[in-house]
Amino acid sequence: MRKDYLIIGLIILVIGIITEVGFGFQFKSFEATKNWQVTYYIVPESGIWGDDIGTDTFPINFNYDPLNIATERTEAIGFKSNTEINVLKDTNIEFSIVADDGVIRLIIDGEVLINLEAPDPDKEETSAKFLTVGAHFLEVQYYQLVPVLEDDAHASFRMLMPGEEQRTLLSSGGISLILTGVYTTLISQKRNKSQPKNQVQKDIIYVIFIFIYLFITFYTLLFLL
Ligand SMILES: [Ca+2]
Repeated sequence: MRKDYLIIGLIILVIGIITEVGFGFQFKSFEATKNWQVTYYIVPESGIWGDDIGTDTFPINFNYDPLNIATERTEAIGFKSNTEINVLKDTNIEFSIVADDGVIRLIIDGEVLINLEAPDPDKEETSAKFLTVGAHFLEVQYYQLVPVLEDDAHASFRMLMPGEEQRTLLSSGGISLILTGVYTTLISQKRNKSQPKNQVQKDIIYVIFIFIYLFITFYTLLFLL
């Protein structure tokens, strides 16, 4: 058994477990009760809704770049969509939308939260809203500008609890550290004295390198986000 491997392994393992306990458990503060129910329309003039041309469903977080129906048709199109979420505890929720070649609008409980004009290229806007416990009604509307600018119309939507991305990232870092810690602890049990000394030193340097790499990577990313 190699004590130095064991100590390094256990230190990495403990840091990984602390990170995972601190950031790995996220309690959902909302849940989507259904997918987006989508109706497509012809848009004869910017902002004017013409005949409806079909229906669709989108997952609760969607990213259509390009929006297929816009690439299949020469005239401008748009869609109106709605869904419902159930908020489990009073909370701020971040909403992020992206559009290209048109206008996208997010309406929550009848109130416009985001109205984003994005003629070309892509534009993104994020806004948080405090929502109380219970059901809330969401609508997203998108239409291409007339005349049609390009054939790469883009519409995307996602919703997150504040800090969710950073917590997910730290949680992945915690899991990497736990795995590295377990691996190092396990190899500490396998080594024996017949191992050539320079090989052992190389192994130690390798493990320390992995540890430093993981540590720097996920803390750097944390500060960047
Ligand atoms: Ca474009």
